[in-house]
Amino acid sequence: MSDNKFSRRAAILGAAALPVAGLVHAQGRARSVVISSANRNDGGIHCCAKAMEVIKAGGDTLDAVIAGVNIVELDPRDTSVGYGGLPNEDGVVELDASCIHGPSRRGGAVGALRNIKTPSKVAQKVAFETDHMMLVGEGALRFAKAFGLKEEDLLTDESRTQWLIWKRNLRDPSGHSFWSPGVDAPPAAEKKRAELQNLKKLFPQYGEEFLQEALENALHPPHGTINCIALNEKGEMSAVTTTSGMAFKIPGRVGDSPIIGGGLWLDQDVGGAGSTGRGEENLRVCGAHTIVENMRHGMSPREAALDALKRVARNFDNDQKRLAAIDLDFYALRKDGEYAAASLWGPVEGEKHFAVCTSDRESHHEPSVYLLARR
Ligand code: SD4
Repeated sequence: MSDNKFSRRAAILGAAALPVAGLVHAQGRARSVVISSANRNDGGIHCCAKAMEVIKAGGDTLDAVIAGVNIVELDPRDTSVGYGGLPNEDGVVELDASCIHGPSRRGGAVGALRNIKTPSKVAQKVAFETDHMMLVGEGALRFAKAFGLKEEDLLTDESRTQWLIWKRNLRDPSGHSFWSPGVDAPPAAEKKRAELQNLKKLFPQYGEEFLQEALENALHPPHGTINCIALNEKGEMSAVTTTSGMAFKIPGRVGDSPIIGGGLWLDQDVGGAGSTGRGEENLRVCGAHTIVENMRHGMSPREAALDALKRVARNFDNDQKRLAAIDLDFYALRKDGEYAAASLWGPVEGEKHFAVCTSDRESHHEPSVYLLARR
């Protein structure tokens, strides 16, 4: 992890006393840095590598992070972002994204956007081609089409099947569901195993591993999302967050990812931060904005992110039983190149990771810190 020191005094003095490039070069270690969430199939590693490639070629930092997350948005195997993301309770994929361009201090966002694989690109258009900050729903779709983005079905066979398995496993208080075999079905000794056997017959095209994961996702809807933040050698920064949001959400639900200050914030004078995980809890502490303000007042990225997580825990009176239902991760990159990722909960086993690529080291995983340890 970067060991660059950020001057507390300089931070307190604020932007006027602290020219952007001045700080980076004062360290004598000007280098570009990109960080992101880890994501499946090394999604974060590919994202950071792509963003660094764009930066090294002289591209703008916002173009860089958007090119990076586009890889994950277009990957149908990542069920938490873009194409192939898990749908809402109606089986329709609705995407959220936001972006901030440090040098121009402009930002844009889209919420509940349907049928467009790359919502981050639409958020970038909102930032630069409109006098608004956020477009949602039908208006966001019409806007995207006006700029030539293609309308496409975002459901894959796999994500549709996962949705169907979720629907089959919804129960009323008596345990009944119209979407799975009813009272005339043979009695099952062990419900979960019986459901897996049913699923194998119903979806013979899928292996047991996929069906087991889909069943697990139905019972405990998963989290995902990608956040990516970049800094170039000139000290310019940009950031983006993009997601399909909470799996099986109520149609129209918008999480923290497109909320500027919630799932994403960046101040060119200080640094940037973003989140993945349960957006509702992040919004209660305005996480990304809180982290950047913490860094402005002298905290390291690690301290700043852990402090925001402490506020989340405080909202539950630090009751670990209730907090156990929440996953939340923050990512922070300061403008001197120091960075960290912090999770509310530590891993069940092994380590939690995020992705990092610097101009002098290829894209790789580094361990996240965490606030609470699982027992
Ligand atoms: C949200 N933070 O919509 C995002 C995405 C997520 O499970 O991680 N959902 O709350």
